[in-house]
Amino acid sequence: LHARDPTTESPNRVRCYELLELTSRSFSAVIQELQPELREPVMLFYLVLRGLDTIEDDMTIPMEKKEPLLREFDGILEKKGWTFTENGPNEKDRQLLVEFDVVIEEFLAIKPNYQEVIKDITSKMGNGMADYAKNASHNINGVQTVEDYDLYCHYVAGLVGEGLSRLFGTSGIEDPRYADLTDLSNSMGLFLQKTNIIRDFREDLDDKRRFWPKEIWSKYCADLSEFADPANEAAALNCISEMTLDALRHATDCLLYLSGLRDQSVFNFCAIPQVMAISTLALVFRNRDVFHRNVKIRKGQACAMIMKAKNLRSVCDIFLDYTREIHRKNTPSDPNFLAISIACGKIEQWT
Ligand code: PS7
Ligand code: MN
Ligand code: MN
Ligand code: MN
Ligand code: MN
Ligand code: MN
Repeated sequence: LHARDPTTESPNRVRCYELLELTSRSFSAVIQELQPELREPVMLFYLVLRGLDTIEDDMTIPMEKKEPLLREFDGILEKKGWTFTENGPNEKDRQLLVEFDVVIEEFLAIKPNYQEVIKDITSKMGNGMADYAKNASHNINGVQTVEDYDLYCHYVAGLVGEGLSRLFGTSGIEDPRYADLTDLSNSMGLFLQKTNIIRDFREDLDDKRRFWPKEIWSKYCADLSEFADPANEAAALNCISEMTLDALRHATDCLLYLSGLRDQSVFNFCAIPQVMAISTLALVFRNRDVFHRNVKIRKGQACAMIMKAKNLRSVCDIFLDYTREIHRKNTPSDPNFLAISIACGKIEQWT
């Protein structure tokens, strides 16, 4: 769409794009196709938040060290030369923090109003992550209410949506009113994050991280770890249904958000993760594999969707297909049967 020309870029900038390719399977391609005006700030926004998330996810960093790092991460963006080499050797995105001085250098070279947005979101996200990481270290059950769950997802993903919308709106590439579209932007992030949390159940449990809210799972088990036992499969599947139902609340907001975009490269950037999310949601819905291994949509299926998701009409068609798949897998023995049927019907009507 808007190809980069690495031969005209500084060595630092080239290295940033290499780090982007190292750390993201899906975001790298869509970011590189953005218009130049948005490409650099969005790429740096991604690398900054990926660095922050690498610290959040690293369970080898003791809390006394993790908490201040998360809370002060926005300040690090102004510390030229800062690097972090003490994160766990197994952490897959370790190299990014080892070379973080390169990211800082590039960050300080973008327009000040873009820097301001990125710093503001980083500060809010880092403090939110710190609150939850600290709570998790005291409270074995992790996230308690659905309200807590929405707040955690707001910190780690809704804020990304808000920040991106502010970048889109102030760049002049999208309607300036996008900068203030906080609710719909939040929904865009929550839909992605909640799908991620449902899918990553087993990986997160093995890391001793519990994001499924107790308010939901306590209707189906006495302890979240019971779901890993095949003897509890029926209850576990009903719980996935309620988690899916909760995520589906955000689907029509996402479509409404996409309906107001005018730039093709921004549309692709925003729509592709959303169609991946709805297809993942259809895959995990009442899928027993979620409790035992990593489930992932097939590569060919993902490619076909990415090719198709170029306009609102085809994105709605994709949402309709996967909503119908959920509707088909819905079963009367599930206590969420009626509510799921209504939620699917609402999306089917909208599309
Ligand atoms: C700036 C493009 C497009 C309006 C690194 C894209 C982790 C799902 O939970 O590691 O650790 O397992 O698999 C991306 C809204 C955020 C939300 C968030 C920054 C869409 C750090 C993506 C992405 C807003 C916090 C997956 C939220 O990471 O998750 C840029 C509009 C990063 C978006 C995290 C999660 C991303 C995520 P986990 P992952
Ligand atoms: Mn992560
Ligand atoms: Mn994380
Ligand atoms: Mn701070
Ligand atoms: Mn995850
Ligand atoms: Mn992950």
